[in-house]
Amino acid sequence: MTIMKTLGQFIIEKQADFPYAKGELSRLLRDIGIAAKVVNREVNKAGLADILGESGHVNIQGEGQKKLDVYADEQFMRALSSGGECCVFASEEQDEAVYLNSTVSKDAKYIVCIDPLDGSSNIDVNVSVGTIFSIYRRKSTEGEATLSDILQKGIHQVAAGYIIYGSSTMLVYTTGKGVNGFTLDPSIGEFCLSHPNIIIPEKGNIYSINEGNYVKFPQGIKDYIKYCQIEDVATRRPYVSRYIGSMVADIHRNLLKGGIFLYPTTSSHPQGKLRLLYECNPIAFIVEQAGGKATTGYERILDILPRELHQRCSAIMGSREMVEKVEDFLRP
Ligand code: AHM
Ligand code: MG
Repeated sequence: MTIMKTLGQFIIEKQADFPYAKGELSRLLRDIGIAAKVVNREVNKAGLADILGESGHVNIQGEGQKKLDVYADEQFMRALSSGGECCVFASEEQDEAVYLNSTVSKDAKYIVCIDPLDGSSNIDVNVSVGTIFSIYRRKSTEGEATLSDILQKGIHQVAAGYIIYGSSTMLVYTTGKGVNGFTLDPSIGEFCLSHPNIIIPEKGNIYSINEGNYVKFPQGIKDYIKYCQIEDVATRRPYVSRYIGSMVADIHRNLLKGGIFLYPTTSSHPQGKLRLLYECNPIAFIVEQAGGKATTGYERILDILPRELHQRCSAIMGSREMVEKVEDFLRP
């Protein structure tokens, strides 16, 4: 008989890796897992319930919010504020960070940056979407947490993860000691360890990029795309092009199969389109922990000191050899 390990059991077991841990991070991860199940329930019946479509609001980046974006944001914020381990909740869907000042949260140690529902243009058409989260320890030791507690380099993340609402729902996370993946078993309502110690292949043959932006890319990226398309048996080229438009889904596939995901700078998004704090940093942490590489093309994503909450960033992440090849193409 195979013994299933649930996310809850795994988190408690792993707490022993941190001898001085008091269980706060474990409880925080548990709270995220609970909210993920609630969001999963709603995403799964999205075609039935009156939850598809626009909410009628626009977020700070000027993007229309879907009803499910707003719903997911509320669920994660609710779970984290009542859990009591999170003092600041910074979300793609909210203009400002929310400082959780209730009696249970005000002395909490952790800051959560989150994209509650990534890939939301795919919600209405039944294509995989995801949640991305990043956890930092608060730096300041007294008074209320401040923006500078949030604006930390990605290397200081204590944990990061994503949930993919796909053909099955999975939660993948790292606390800096490798990457583990859990699949939701709907019959028991538990995430169960299904992908222990995920390692991304050193090289792959999948490239994921929105090629519709081709004319707007830097020359080095255009040259790399052509390189991917040239026939060469030794390097398994031409590579396979796969782009879902939900970063979580594209990254998840490439993590398991080997490949590269690129959202570079473009002439219309000179800083890149994806957000540093709750999209690029957490995914970069996971990719590095799985043995891959994550850069802007010019520098390691995790080394960037953020200046603002919704800062954008270019992202080139995945199998190490493939990312290094892109860096070669971008070198002047
Ligand atoms: P979102 O957070 O508004 O959903 O945007 C992020 C998404 C990523 O998941 C995806 O990789 C990218 O935006 C797709 O953008 P584009 O349609 O420009 O290719
Ligand atoms: Mg997003």
